[in-house]
Amino acid sequence: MDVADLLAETRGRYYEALALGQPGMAQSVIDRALSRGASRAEIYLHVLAPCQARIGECWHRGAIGIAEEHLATTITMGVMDFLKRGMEQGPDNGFRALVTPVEGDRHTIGARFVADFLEMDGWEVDCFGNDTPAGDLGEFVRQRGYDLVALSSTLPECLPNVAATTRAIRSQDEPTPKILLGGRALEGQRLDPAVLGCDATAGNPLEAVKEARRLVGVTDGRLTLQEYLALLGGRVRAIRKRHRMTQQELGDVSGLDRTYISAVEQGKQNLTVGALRKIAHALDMPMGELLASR
Ligand code: B12
Repeated sequence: MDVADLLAETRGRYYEALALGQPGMAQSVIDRALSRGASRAEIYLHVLAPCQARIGECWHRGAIGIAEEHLATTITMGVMDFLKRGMEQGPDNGFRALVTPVEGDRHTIGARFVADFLEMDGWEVDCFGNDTPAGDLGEFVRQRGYDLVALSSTLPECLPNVAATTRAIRSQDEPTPKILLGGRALEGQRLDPAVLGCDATAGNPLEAVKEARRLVGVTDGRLTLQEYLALLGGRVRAIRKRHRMTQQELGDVSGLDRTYISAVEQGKQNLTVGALRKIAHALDMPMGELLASR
């Protein structure tokens, strides 16, 4: 059986398990698909997502009630936990992302899809299972120093909250993370991401990974010096923030000027080995890790 047929068959059986509200049956359908060669990513995109959408259509038509939808969604979330446990994480690319539903939106599965795909690509990811008020999210992002924030919006009426969230994230003096937007609310829309304060939009988790890489500058090939310094600078900034240090404090501990640290973090300083050693020491990490090109 080729993969397309296997996925079609799995979809049918998995939907049946959801409709019957049978977690054990759902799990064995997935186990069988895995053992017959379907990948975890294929199961996410070609089994779980369409079956959840089909559950939504049935609910919309009144063929099933809210309780049946809740049970189906709980089963799918359990299957996702299982798939995630066996997932192979890509080699650490040194970048950190936060993935979250936007304020007012209680649909969390799309955000989890994107988070899991980013993890498979080697990102360090935090993912919220609840929406967060824009102001709180902005403050949190500032403290944690992410490279990327991916926002998920299912309900079109929550799109104004995307703008409020990006304003809160960007109301900082320091460089802010790239912001990627996706979710069902964008379907059939030609939306200029900049209008909502985002850097890019994407349609599904695979595109999300591609766009996320482009936004922060992860490349598959060799980096130019400029790209490499930007990568290194972003990493120094992220680690400094993780240590909750200001640029001045990092300067003081490393014995370097604050303006030098600032230039390094902006990717504008072709730093010496001596300076790199001091920064690595001040951040309490091996030089090799700081220097990695991915
Ligand atoms: C489960 C569910 C719920 C659950 C959510 C539980 C949870 N923990 O997530 C609950 C019960 C809370 C819920 C509530 C409501 N829901 Co609801 N819900 C659904 C349902 C059935 C499944 C959602 C799902 O899991 N989809 C599977 C995921 C994988 O798909 P996805 O979210 O679209 O994500 C994909 C892409 O959009 C993309 N993506 C998603 N996020 C991101 C982010 C980035 C950065 C990128 C790049 C890509 C990306 O990648 C994913 C894979 O391709 C859908 C049906 C459907 N068609 O989706 C309805 C649906 C989304 N809900 C709907 C509605 C109307 C509601 C309510 C308003 C109902 C009500 N009257 O109360 C409330 C709103 C509550 C709120 N404030 O958010 C409508 C939305 C209609 C619309 N306006 O567009 C739908 C479409 C049902 C329908 N057919 O009418 N819901």
